[in-house]
Amino acid sequence: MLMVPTQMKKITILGTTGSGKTTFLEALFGDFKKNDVKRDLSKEKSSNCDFIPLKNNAFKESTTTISLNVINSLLYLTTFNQLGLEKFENRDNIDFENVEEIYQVVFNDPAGQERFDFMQEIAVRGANLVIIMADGTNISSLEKVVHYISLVKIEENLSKKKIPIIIFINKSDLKEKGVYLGKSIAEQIVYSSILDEKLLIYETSNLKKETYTEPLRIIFNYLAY
Ligand SMILES: Nc1nc2c(ncn2[C@@H]2O[C@H](COP(=O)(O)OP(=O)(O)OP(=O)(O)O)[C@@H](O)[C@H]2O)c(=O)[nH]1
Ligand SMILES: [Mg+2]
Repeated sequence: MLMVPTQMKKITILGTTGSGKTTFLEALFGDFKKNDVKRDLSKEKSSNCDFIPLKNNAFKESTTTISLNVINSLLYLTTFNQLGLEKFENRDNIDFENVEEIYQVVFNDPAGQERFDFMQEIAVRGANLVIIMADGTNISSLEKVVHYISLVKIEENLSKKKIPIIIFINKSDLKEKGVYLGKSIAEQIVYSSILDEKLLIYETSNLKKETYTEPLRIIFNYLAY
């Protein structure tokens, strides 16, 4: 029996260039067809948000998104209380007999470079939930979280509905190298501007997929409302 999900949910990922938005989707779904071009690491600036700590780059080659990556997926809870996530095209892999609750989730991953800021404003329209991804090794990436929160607030006013935000302070695998600023510094920055709201902030790493286990549960619970 094939269960057809009735509700489609849009999740938008906002974050500065190089924060790991596209790599996050790869961590969840494996390789997928991307609107990315090769990033020239030799010319990468260390100013602004176009910053990648080259010596700590876990990947030999890097790309940057130049428009928008979209992944259509199914997020579900099994009768054994296990969370599952599958590309929509791979839905045959799902044992629908043991699915308790399921959502069709469309992940939107817009380009993070500043010249593409308009892409993020477009991608946030109609979102049911927003993930803000910050490069935890880059102070200006953490500072820009406040800007992304304000984009979500504008959309909340337009859509007249609450849009949950979940913040990932990414690249926590670089803690050992001493270049990871971490959640407490992120909180100091964010709460100096956002005074009236408790935010959900997680330390994550695309090299440690288990760091997404708890946040994905929270995301699933939010989608139910
Ligand atoms: N050490 C470490 N490096 C990461 C992690 N996630 C991403 N990276 C590195 O950061 C680079 C940029 O990641 P992307 O996923 O392309 O960043 P993005 O946010 O999609 O960037 P744009 O597409 O330019 O907006 C990758 O090539 C990796 O080298 C992580 O969790 N840990
Ligand atoms: Mg990208």
